[in-house]
Amino acid sequence: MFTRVDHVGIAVRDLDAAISFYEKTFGVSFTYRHTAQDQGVEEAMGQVGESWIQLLKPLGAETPVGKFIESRGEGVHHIGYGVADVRAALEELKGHDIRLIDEHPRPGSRGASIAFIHPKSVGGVLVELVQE
Ligand code: CMX
Ligand code: CO
Repeated sequence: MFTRVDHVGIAVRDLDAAISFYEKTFGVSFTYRHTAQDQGVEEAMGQVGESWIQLLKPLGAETPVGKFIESRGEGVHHIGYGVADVRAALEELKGHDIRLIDEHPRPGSRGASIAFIHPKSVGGVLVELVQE
């Protein structure tokens, strides 16, 4: 089902500071920046080879990333895996007794189609399916 690691999502409090840290320290360029009101985040994407780092700043304390930082602090928030077809992947997962957050695909970064799987079904790891 998974074709590659598309991106690693990292929760940060200060997006500008995080972008400049990754640029100066690791030479990662952030070429895409976007506010996704429906996800409650401002995000920046930096390409690393064929994959991306997604820095996520919550738009408020009651958003998913805001609650995550409140309870766990900054750090790795989710892994985005590439799939050929999100709709087909969701159908397949329904047969595996997996708890889906999104029953249907929704729009994600860079025009992708995405869906989240609940961390309680994946050993504590929030998983995002990504179809470019
Ligand atoms: N990774 C692992 N576990 C997580 C988690 C994460 N990112 N976020 C929450 N949890 C755990 C919590 O620790 C908590 O565990 P316990 O019950 O053992 O304490 C449990 O899940 C419930 O956490 P909560 O704080 O009560 O949060 P909610 O149930 O309100 O929401 C979740 C959790 C995963 C359903 C919600 O964050 C969600 O829908 N996430 C998907 C959407 C998202 O994160 N969007 C932002 C990214 C945007 C993008 O990449 O484009
Ligand atoms: Co993501």
